[in-house]
Amino acid sequence: MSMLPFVSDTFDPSRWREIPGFEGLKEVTYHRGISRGEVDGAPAGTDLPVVRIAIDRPDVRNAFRPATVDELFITLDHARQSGDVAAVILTGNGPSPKDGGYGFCSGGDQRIRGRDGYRYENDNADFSVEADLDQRRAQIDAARAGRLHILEVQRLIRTMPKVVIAAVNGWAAGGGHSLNVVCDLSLASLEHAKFMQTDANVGSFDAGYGSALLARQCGDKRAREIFFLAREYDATTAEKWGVVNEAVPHAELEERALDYARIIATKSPQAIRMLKFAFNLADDGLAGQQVFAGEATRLAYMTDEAAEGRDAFLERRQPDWSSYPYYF
Ligand code: S0N
Repeated sequence: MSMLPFVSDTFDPSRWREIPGFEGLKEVTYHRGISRGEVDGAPAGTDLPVVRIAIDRPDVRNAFRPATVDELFITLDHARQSGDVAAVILTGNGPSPKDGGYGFCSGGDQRIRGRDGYRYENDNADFSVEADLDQRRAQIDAARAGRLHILEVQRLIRTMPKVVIAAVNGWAAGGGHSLNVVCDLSLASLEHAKFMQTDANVGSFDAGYGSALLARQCGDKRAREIFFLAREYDATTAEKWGVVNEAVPHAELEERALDYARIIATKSPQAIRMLKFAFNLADDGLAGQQVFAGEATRLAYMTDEAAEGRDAFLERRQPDWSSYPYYF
């Protein structure tokens, strides 16, 4: 049984192992689920088809800065490419050792917001709003600066062929509120999850998934209320409004997320992928159609009919479609 350092009071170290190659992460933690035996339907100590990705900046309620977004992207993309991972649990570590507060994610780190985006800083550098912006600007690789690349993370969550489950352990505010919106399923801590869409308080606005998809989830008037009034609401209300699937006791949050992941892993991977992309299709327009169509094409390539088209080309002959009917 592995014994890992404390990262969160919702994290059971006996349920997870580290993932080789990711020891150098600084802003995010990344773990692979391991089975406790019969209850998980797999021999004790073997891998479960689920990973846990957590923002690890509890002192700022898990606000993200560019380096955090990079690490979120890298770990999500690794999960995307792992053939034995059915589901991802996305959460925030904590509580904060500084003041005991809980954060799922409080959005973009406002201390480093510039006129054209969020700025890269030296890793874990100690900085303050008062620091000389021009001096900091000089240290930044221009090619990496000014990117609103949390949107790339949103798109990856949306388009990856796995189910992403938000385990909202504390504040989901601003861009953190939007991260919850874009996840496929959500659980929220009854004691510590709090929601507030603060974008308009600080002059930012998620005019993409964070607002439009929210309106699909909870209704147009409610979504406008959430953004325009920026009032705090709790896990029970979030469940009532359809912003989360289930509000659960804090101590059970991650085990419940693991339950969801285990159930998903009993289903047909192909069916889950097609369903996820079907749910996305209408709202994602042609980009959604493209993702869905990519899966359809992949399936088509598995048929004899598609193989006949390929073989005919390679053999320099006319394809023979006579075995393939125009109806089923
Ligand atoms: C989350 C809140 C409500 C928690 O309140 P609480 O529990 O009273 O704690 P605090 O004392 O306020 O906070 C504890 C410490 O954490 C720091 N902190 C919290 N949030 C942030 C943050 N976002 N940035 C920097 N620091 C943060 C506090 O300052 C405090 O530090 P100390 O102990 O040193 O005083 C409350 O904290 C709150 O309201 N936070 C701000 C929420 C917010 O407005 N977030 C930004 C909203 N905008 C975005 O997220 C950008 C949107 C976005 O991502 C996006 C969307 C579309 C296109 C592009 C983007 C993009 O910008 O990339």
